[in-house]
Amino acid sequence: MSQKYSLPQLIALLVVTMNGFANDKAPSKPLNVLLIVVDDLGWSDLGCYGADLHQTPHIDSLCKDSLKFTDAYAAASICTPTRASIMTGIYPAKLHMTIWHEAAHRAPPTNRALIPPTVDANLAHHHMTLAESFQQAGYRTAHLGKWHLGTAGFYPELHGFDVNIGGTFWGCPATFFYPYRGLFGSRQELRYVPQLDGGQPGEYLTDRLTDEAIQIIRTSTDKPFFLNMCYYTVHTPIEGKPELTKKYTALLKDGQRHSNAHYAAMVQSLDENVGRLLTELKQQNILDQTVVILTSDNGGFINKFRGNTVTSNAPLRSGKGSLYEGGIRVPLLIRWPHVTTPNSVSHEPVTTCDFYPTLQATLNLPSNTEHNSRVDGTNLFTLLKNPTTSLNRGPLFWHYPHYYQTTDPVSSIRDGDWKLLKYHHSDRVELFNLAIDISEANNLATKHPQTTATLLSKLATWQTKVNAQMPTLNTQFKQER
Ligand SMILES: [Ca+2]
Repeated sequence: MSQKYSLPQLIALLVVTMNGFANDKAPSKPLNVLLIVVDDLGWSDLGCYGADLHQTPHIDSLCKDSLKFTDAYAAASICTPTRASIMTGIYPAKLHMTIWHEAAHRAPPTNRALIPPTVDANLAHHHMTLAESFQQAGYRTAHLGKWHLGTAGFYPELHGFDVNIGGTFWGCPATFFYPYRGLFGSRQELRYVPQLDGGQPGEYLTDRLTDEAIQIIRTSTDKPFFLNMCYYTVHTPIEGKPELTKKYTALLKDGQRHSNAHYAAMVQSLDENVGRLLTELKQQNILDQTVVILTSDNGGFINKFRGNTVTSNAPLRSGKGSLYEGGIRVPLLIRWPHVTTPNSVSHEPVTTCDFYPTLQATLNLPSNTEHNSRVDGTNLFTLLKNPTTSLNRGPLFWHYPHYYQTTDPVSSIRDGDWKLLKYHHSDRVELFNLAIDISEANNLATKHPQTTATLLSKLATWQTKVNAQMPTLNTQFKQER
C-alpha cells in the first residue's frame, strides 16, 4: 500500500531517520568530570595569571590547553558560601549561607557597629546538589578534601557523594603533615582529617589527597566519575614542604608581588599534584573523556600568618573577605574536550554558580525543576564553544553582611564594566569602572550619580528578591561610644 506524506510529515520522518543514523553509532561514553577547587588561591597566584615568585608549570600547561577566564568570580569572598554555590548553583545570599561554617555556629560579635545576621551553617537537604545530579546519572561521585558545608548530618555522603575522603565541617586542617591532626587556633581545638590513615611521617596532605584521587580514577572503570577535588591548600596553616620553602627563600627579591616562601612552596605542591592528576588521566587514556575545571573558592588571603603576609592579589585590591576584586575574582580554567579551544581566553564575567547549570545541562544530568527554578547560575556552554560570546546575563551580585579583617558588612554588584560596593554601616557607596580601573582605586560614585543610583536600585531589588539577610544596628555599641 502506497502512503502519502505531507511536507511537515516528511521533514519529521527525515529528522527521525537522521537521529536513527546518529544513534547507530557507538554510544559516546559520558564524560568524567574533575572539578579542582583550590582553597584561597588568589587571582594572581599562578604563573598563567601573573605570579612572579610562584612556579606553576603544570597548571600553566593546563591553561595553554584550556579556556582561561580573566573575569571569573567566586560567589563569595570566603569559603563555605562559595562551596555551597558550587553544589547548588544558587547565590549564597539566597541560601542564607553567607559566612564560613564555624563562624555561623558562633554568636555574632557584639563589639561592632552592626550585628551580623544569624545564618545557616549547614547545607540543607532539600537542595538537589550537583553530586546528586551526577549520582542519579550513574556516575561514581567522590569528594576529596575540604567540605565545610555542615556537621556530620550534612557530610558529602549525605549530599550525593559515594565516597568522602577528608571532608568535615572544618575549614582547614591543624597541619598539612601526617597524621594531619593537632590542636588548632586560639580555642586549641583538636582537629583531624579522616580517611587518611596508614601514612608515613613527613607525608604531605596535598600529595596524599592526590594519591587517593588517583586510586579513585584507576578503579572507576565501570562508571564515569565526578571527582570533587577540594584541596585544603593553599589555606592556612601556611606550611610548605621544607625543601620547597628553602628553594623559594633563595628566590626572594625586593619588589616582587609575592614574598612568602612557605606559601610559594604550597603553591608549587598544588601545581605538582594537578600535574599528577593530568598525567594519570593521560596514562589512562581518558584525558579527552574528562572535563577538567580548576578554580578557587575566594581571593587570596592577604593578612599575616606566623608574622608573614600570606599573598597579594595585585593588581587587584584587597583579598579574602573583601568584596573588592581581590576578595572575589579567582582563576578559572576549563578544559572541555571537543568544546573549548586550547589557549583561548574569555573576558566574560562568570561565577561559581554557573558550574551547576553548565554541567547539568551539557552532560544531560537528571535535574529537579523546583530546584532549577531557584538556580542563579547561567549555562556557560555557548561561551565554552565561543569565548567571545556575550552571555547577556545581567549583573552579578555579592552579599557579605559580616566582618572580616579586610571588610565591614558590604554588598556589591557588577554590571558590565561597572562595579558598585555598598557598605551597610554609614551607607558608604563606591563605584568603579573595571575596564579602566581593575585596582578599584578611583571611586566614581560622585562623578556618575546616575549610574550609582541605577546600580544601587538594582542591588536593592536583588536583595529583596533573594531575601538577603541584613545586619542590624548595634545600639549597645552606640551607647558605649
Ligand atoms: Ca577559602
